[in-house]
Amino acid sequence: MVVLAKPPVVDQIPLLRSPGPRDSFSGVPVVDLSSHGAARAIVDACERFGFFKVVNHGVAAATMDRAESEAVRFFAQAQADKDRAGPAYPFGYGSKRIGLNGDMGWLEYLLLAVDAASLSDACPVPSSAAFRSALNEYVAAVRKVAARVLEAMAEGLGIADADALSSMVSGAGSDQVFRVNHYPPCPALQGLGCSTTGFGEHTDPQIISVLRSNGTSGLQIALRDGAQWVSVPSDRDAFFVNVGDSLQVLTNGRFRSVKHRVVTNSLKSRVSFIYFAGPPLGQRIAPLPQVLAEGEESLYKEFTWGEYKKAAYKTRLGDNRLAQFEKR
Ligand code: GA4
Repeated sequence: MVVLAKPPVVDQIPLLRSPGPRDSFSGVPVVDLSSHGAARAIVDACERFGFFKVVNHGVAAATMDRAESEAVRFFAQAQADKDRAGPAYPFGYGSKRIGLNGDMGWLEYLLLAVDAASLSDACPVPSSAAFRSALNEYVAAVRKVAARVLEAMAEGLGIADADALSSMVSGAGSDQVFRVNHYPPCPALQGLGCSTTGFGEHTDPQIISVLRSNGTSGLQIALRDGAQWVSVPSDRDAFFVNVGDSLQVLTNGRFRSVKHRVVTNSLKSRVSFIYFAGPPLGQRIAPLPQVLAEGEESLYKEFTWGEYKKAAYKTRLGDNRLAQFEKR
């Protein structure tokens, strides 16, 4: 028997099989946000995968490029300088530790609060004026994309009130979080057929998450049964949208929150921006009456977003967070 000792740098981080060309998924639904068919395409994608790619979103490439180059500059700083922007909780710089319950990944990141349309003034991180202004421009643009996606989704679901979903995430008091992730390459495992986990498998608790990354692959999604992991080809010009747990409940399980994870690349850095669109803490999360068929009952116990968020932070990344809210 051959026992492979893990290199010490990746000691506490789980290993994953390195993705190969055959894992690349060509079936990611593509939604053209400028087209008439967007509403129907979004609903179809949410039902089938809980995941889709958005093109023709109208956000200038320069907005994304500027945010990306400022992020690269931030993460290139000396470790001691980055550590001064920590800790990650409630908001700030973090490295390797994810959440509060022992999850670890091969990444460093910034977790940032968003107030209305820009980074919260209450959080001084990041301190660079150029980085803040680049992120503010990006955040203002991405939250508009999120609102347009949710408006089209409401239309596709046949909800007469076009703002029924979008107002939950763009109204006063909505709970918006912004995350900048940097996955440095992990050459230590090159040639061994395995890679480190960048961000372990999980679903997002919010309504939707909108992601944009540089051209380095690494994101994987679980297909419906959860048994197969496929790699999402990167596209730096597009946004990728995840259905979150709260949207699963709002649609009474018609849309499923998508399990996803990030596998570290052995050669290239991955930089991603994720905007997590959540409602105000007091928002009741229950199936929208318009999506329930006659006589259909909610599959979930009643809860507010604040209650769900609090419960989520007590879980490990890979836990099924919704299970405790399911009616049996
Ligand atoms: C997943 C989605 C967002 O990245 C996040 C994550 C949060 C964290 O990194 O602190 C959580 C995770 C996320 C879900 C369960 C809890 C909380 C880590 C974790 C173990 C910022 C979020 O809102 O939930």
